Amino acid sequence: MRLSRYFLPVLKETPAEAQIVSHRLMLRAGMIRQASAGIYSWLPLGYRVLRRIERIVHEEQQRAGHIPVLMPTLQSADLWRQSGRYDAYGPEMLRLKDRHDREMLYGPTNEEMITEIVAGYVTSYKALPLTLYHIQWKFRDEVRPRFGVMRGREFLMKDGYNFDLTKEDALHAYNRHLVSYLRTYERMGLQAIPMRADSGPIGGDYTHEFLVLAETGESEVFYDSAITDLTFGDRAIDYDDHAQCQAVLEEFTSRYARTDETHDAAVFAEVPEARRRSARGIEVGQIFYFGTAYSESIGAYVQNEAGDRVPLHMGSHGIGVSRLAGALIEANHDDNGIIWPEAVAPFHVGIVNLRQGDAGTDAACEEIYAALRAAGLDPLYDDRDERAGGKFATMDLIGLPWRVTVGPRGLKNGVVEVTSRRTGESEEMSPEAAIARIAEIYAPHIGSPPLA
Ligand code: P5A
Repeated sequence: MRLSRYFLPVLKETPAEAQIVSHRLMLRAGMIRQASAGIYSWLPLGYRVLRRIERIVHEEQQRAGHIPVLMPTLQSADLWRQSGRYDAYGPEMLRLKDRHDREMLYGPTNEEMITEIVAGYVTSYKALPLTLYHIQWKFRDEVRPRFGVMRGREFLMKDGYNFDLTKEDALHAYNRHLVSYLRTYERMGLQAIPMRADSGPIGGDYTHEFLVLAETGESEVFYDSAITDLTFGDRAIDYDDHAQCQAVLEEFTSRYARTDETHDAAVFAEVPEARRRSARGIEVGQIFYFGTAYSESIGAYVQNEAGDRVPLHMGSHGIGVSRLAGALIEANHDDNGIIWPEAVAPFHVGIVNLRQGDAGTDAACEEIYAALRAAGLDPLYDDRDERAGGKFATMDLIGLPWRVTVGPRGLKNGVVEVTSRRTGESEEMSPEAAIARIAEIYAPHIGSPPLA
């Protein structure tokens, strides 16, 4: 993309309404624009990040064997009356009527709808196990929408639902989700710690939230610091292997880690004092096992091997896709702006032309731009007729992990400069070497497997 033809409305001033750094930077970097309280338009740069996040979520869900679908945002109130949640959900649910006076709602979650779909088709245990998921907008009329996309009213969620014959199988689905979530967040360069939590309006009593530690987080958390040493890494996992998934769950949940709703001071006191931490965190996901509550109320039953009609065991599992854009910035920024991890960077590399209009410099930039694109990368070429200082400030603000700076003086010696946004370190090298270096850095991040 050429910046001269792009739509990147960066702001010079720090917006007064934004209280936390991710919200400020998303507005300043031209990623989002508020439409009304807690409702945002995603401008081109923000939309790119959102899609990178979505892509990772899709890949990891499908790696775990989960199948994508897409359900609507608007739902019928009748379905929610069947589960008893229409009244129970309270004022957080946005209720509306169509022209025939039929009661509808903008879905805050989809347990009822997906259960109704499965109930309509699945009649035998032979169709199980089954996990369906989608990435779709939700609406929750939060009392206090704030912090930009972190606590929105309209927000993008990945929500998945498992359908199993037995409790044991459903608990395996729970474990499988836990493992896939660990991989998902780590791929984005985030450490998200599973913590015992409260199930709220989703129900059930078996649930974990995934929290990214951050001072600006809305949740108060208590944990054994030993848990922060755990990483999932690139270990091979067989998602059908019950014992393997259970072992990962045990490894990641055996240390004390709880949100304030489930915090137990007496149990916490058993953690060695030097490792006891209380902090704040951003909830970027939550998994639930709730048994047969929805399948019984909506009517999702199958015949088991013995020919008995039994209700399905279910759980639901959510990732805050739009919230993650904010959480990633909370975890990756400095005074000059955002520092995207390579995996979610809106563009892989910025090209800064220090002397726009100089034939040699323009030609070198064009060549680098074309070569990077030919290598499957997405460069952002700042080809505007602007001062170098302004171009650097924009690149720093929008946080592309790598910058290639091209100027007449360097070109005279056959070199350009490659700069890391994270370390600020620069290295001079030939344009060919710069292209090879950037391509090598991104090799693990491009060329995705086919999706289901
Ligand atoms: C699990 C999937 C559920 O709704 N039903 C379907 C279950 N869980 S949840 O914890 O309530 O939400 C899942 C994740 O969505 C994000 N989230 C939000 N993001 C931005 N703004 C909001 N107002 C908001 N509410 C929830 C969180 O990341 C949460 O973990």
